[in-house]
Amino acid sequence: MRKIFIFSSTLLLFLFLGNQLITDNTGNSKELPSSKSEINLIFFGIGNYATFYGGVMGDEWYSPEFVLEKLDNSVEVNFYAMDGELGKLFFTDSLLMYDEYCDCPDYYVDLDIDGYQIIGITGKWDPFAPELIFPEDPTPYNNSVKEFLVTYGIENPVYSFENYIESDFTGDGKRDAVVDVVHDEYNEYGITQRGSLSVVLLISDIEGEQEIIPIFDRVYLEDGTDEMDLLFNNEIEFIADLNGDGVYELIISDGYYEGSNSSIYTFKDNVFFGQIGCGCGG
Ligand SMILES: [Ca+2]
Ligand SMILES: [Ca+2]
Repeated sequence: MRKIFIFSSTLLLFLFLGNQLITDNTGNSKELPSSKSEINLIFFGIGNYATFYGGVMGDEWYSPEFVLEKLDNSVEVNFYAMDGELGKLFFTDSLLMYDEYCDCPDYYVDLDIDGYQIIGITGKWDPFAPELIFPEDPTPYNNSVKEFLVTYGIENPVYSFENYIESDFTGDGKRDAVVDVVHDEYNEYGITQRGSLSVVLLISDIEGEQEIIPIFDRVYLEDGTDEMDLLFNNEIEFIADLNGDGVYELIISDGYYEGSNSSIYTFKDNVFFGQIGCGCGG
């Protein structure tokens, strides 16, 4: 059994250096805010557990290690499902648990969520303020997706749509779609075979040009030229405006049978960046 940490190459890893500066993998350092009280804390929950992902203030994202001491006193967290507010909980140190297989701390919570995935923030805004649309049919995106998959070197891509959600994810006033498409081929031992793929894409301006911006892609080519040795399944887990700027962040998971990682992605300069995340593996 081993612990896994899976991050995309674009993930910004914040490292805590001393008391005053943090640095990321671009080589930039910046000063910590003088007060942590303005940092919005972010939790994800499923079942009876809430995982503490870290915090955000404007465009600055912080690891759980950095903001954890804020929980010395109880903090009020509003929990939401994708379709509305669920309720409030107070978090204190006494609820904190550490799981040796996870790189984020967990909290035991008593919220009647019955297996649904939920999100909690300490911010006062509505994390679902922009309209989210769940269309019945992904056909309008099919040609764009197929054309894009051909660029990986797959002659006749076979896939199905797992999730597809529409909103203005780029903040330009035009409606976009985020989709995850998969094709899984397994052998008799349940191991993914070549020819499988798992790709999360943004299709911008779906009523116009339909430009594709890949967010997370795993393509396990038949001919082996991709140099991958295993297919990880990528999935859109949650959509919410976590920093209150009116533009949605995407929470995307990347995992396989031994564990998974989820990261928060923000859109800037026509690219999605992985900001903070959490991985658990057995
Ligand atoms: Ca848009
Ligand atoms: Ca946002």
